[in-house]
Amino acid sequence: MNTHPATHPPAQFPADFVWGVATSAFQIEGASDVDGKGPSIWDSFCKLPGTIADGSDGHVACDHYQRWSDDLDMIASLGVKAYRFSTSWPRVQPTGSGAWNAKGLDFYERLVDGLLARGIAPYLTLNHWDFPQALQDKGGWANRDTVQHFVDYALGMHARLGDRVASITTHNEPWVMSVLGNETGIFAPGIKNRGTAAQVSHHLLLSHGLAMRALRDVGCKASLGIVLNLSPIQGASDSAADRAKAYLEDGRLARWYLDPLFKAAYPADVLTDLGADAPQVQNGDMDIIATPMDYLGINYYSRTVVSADGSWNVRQSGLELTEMDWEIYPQGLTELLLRLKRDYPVPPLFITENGGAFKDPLVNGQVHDADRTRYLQTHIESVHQAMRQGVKMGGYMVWSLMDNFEWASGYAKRFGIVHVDYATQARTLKDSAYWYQSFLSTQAAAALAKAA
Ligand code: IFM
Repeated sequence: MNTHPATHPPAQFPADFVWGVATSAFQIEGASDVDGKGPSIWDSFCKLPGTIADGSDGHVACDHYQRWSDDLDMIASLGVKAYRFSTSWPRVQPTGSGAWNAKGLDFYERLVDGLLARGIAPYLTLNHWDFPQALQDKGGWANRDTVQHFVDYALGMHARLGDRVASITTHNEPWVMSVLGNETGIFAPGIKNRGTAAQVSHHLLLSHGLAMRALRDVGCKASLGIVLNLSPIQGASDSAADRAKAYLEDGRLARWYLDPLFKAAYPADVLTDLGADAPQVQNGDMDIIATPMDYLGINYYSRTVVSADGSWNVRQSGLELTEMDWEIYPQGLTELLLRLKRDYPVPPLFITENGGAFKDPLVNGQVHDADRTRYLQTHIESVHQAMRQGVKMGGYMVWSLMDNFEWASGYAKRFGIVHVDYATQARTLKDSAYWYQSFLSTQAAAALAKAA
């Protein structure tokens, strides 16, 4: 039971606004080597010493592969309309091309049917980072052949689930896969090469465009798009040097993806900065990347402040920080949404991830995470503010349904609105989950009253 009285933002969202919760395969499923699943780059990366803060891996995670049915009941109890999840490519196609794994496909079929039976719309993401190791061994996303393998994977998933999912996202956060995976190397596959990272980003974008075209060619009814991690980037001061630094960083994080998707060109300043590391682009690639989307997904967590001399420290601003040391900056979400509307011909926008990691002690069967509730409340209010200023929004999904494997941070950082005891796999709704549940029922009741 939640002991805190719920306080709701005053905002009333449209009746068809899609409220949801989100997860990803590697972070919750476990069962990393059962029922014919092939290894992913994250399985391999976790085995390397020093890569994961607590030395953990995705072998068991939240054991969702076994507990999916109870987990779906839990999702339904929240009153959400949608569940955003990802399929694990190596679970359904163990080497990333060729033979399919029937047991893996069956799992996702049960999941999708289970969602529909509970009245929840399935929002499927094809690539949330757990890429087949067998393809990485052939050069991974830096190899242009991977693009066609991804299209085949997308078509295979569509053949099996396409008639029942509401939405298909091609890639989650290509910047993370490119830069953290292939430039800084702090994420799988752990490569440290700026040129490789740039080529990876180009192939991710190209495969996104080609997959959307191929899916539409076979009559896909689900809405199609991509999910970007975006953050307003500000200079630490008004100096020309800090402002120039912020502009370039925004180029690398945001314009590098938004310009090709909506203007069929990479930003000239970033190309100049990359120099010899710029990606190989073939004739026609940019038009394919700019294939119109049905929606754009945005994952928002915080703003980013940069200084030309690298002296900015996140503690300087005095803003509250989450356990990830990310500033809590809800107004940044409104700024970001308005900027997207101003600078690009965007389709309806979805907040596909938003949430925070906080210290969440479980005491007497309860987690009083007032900080997370406040975080969600203020960010939802920011979305509404953007809508009042004309931004077309389709929905909002909390990251995350439950505590899970937070990549290089292991299990130490908890993002869930549901607490997971990793020793017993017991799930406990945190106060923020009760708040979300109560907020959604208020929204639903108001929508009903309006329709009456
Ligand atoms: O957990 C991740 C998720 O997989 C992708 N977006 C950011 C989240 C929090 O770091």
